[in-house]
Amino acid sequence: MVHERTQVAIIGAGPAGLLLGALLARHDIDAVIVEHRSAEYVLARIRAGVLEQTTLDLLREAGVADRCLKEGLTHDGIELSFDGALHRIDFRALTGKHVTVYGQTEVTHDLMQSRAVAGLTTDYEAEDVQIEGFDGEHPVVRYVKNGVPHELACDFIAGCDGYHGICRATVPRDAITTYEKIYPFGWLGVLADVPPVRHELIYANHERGFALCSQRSKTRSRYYVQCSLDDQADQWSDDAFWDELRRRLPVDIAEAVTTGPSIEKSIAPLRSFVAEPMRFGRLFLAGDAAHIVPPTGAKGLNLAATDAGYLARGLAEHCLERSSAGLDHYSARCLARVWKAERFSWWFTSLMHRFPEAGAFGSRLQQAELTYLVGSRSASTALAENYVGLPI
Ligand code: RFL
Ligand code: PHB
Repeated sequence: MVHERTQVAIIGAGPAGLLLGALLARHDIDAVIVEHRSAEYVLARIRAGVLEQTTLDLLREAGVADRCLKEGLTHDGIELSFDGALHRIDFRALTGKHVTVYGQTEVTHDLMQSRAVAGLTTDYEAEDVQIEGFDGEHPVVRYVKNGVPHELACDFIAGCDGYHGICRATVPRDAITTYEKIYPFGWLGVLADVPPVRHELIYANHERGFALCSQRSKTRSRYYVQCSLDDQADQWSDDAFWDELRRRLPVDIAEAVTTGPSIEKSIAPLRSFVAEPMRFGRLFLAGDAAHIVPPTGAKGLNLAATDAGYLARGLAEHCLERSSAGLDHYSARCLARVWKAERFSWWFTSLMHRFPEAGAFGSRLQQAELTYLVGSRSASTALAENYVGLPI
């Protein structure tokens, strides 16, 4: 048995856990990250691509923003496609703000790299991770690494282990309330080394279903089409994907799409989920462990980052200033922001997708709302200010 001790045990090396670790290191607070996958596995997951300014500010505070500032693409707006035409929402004109296109893979890579350079401990490939004693003064994390049992004593546990993690699942059922909505479709995503069809992202509402033209760089594109939950990614050939994507775009845009072999192809289900509260004694949930949004608003990674920011500040106040105010307000502060992002992501998802049960009436309502949205400065501003990120 290996006995260790740290101030903060962080479960999960996704963006929430890694960013929290980096922010705590800035305050000289000792933290160990326990992750059940390998670093390579974590880096191979293709997920989010759009960062709010608030997320960039937190990366800067953590000392890991250099590459993102250099290589990230500044986007001043998005385009909405419906009725065979594109309509631009100009973020800069409407809000004075922009977003940065920089993949979650790159954010994760930068955070892992800075952790390795600073010599901070991350225990990858930890098996049978369990947490105990967070309702008292002396929480403990137990896990097995290379067949050897570990016992990590700590002051606090940060549950950053995603939607399927063990932290939320360990909380007694009567201490937690969950809210959930499952959408009757998924997103089929393809990553390909081809130049993006447009400089900015296109969100398309089409009678065949939603489509999204996104990107990771000037030479790498990320495209999505709404698909059935019964579909399997490997049953979609690359040709079938490109054909379906093009059908859902205005003709001139469809003709401009550069196709190529997919480097990754996967299906993600869409879900809205919130667990309340986000604190249980000395256990704090952060990121997907506490909440999930459908990806339409690009909010999942950004929420994970703001949770990590609030938690780092609360822990720093506690450890350095002996004030528990930040930790006491952590859950309420996060949830206030989370529910606004839940509302926006649900609304944007509802507006852009085909819902089997909505019928022709539902489609006509969507068209009316989209026409209103692009024709009204105040409606466009409401979309823009949510997309670029509400103030914290
Ligand atoms: P993560 O990224 O899921 O990381 C959790 C980490 O915890 C580990 N883990 C454990 N470790 C130890 N013990 C256990 N028992 C453990 N169980 C799990 C996992 O291996 C993992 O490394 O959560 P985090 O850090 O909260 O970050 C959240 C973001 O990853 C997530 O919100 C976004 O990626 C969501 N999301 C998207 N968000 C966007 O903003 N824009 C997008 O375009 C977007 N696309 C996506 C997405 C999520 C997807 N998922 C979940 C399948 C596309 C997909 C496919
Ligand atoms: C992505 O690039 O993966 C992406 C971008 C915007 C979204 C969702 C996904 O709303």
